[in-house]
Amino acid sequence: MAYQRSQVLEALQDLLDVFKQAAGSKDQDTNTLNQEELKQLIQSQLPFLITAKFEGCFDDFFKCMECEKGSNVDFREFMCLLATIVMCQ
Ligand SMILES: [Ca+2]
Repeated sequence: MAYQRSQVLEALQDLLDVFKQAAGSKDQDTNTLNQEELKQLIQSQLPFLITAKFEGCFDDFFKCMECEKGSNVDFREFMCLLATIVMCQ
């Protein structure tokens, strides 16, 4: 059964594409972002996050994911990070 393309599906596919590209840029694991890949993705796609205003967002994110700052980030966690950022705006 073919799904009809929608704005949400298009957006999710775009996010997945960006994630996969970044996740495979520094190591062979295309399922997670290591810290260097995450940093590079933020610098290229979300540079406004590199301000003091958003420092708390990262703390909220890692607290919400119950993982330590510095651990790898999978796509689900990446989506949670994006949701956290939107809520911080
Ligand atoms: Ca990776």
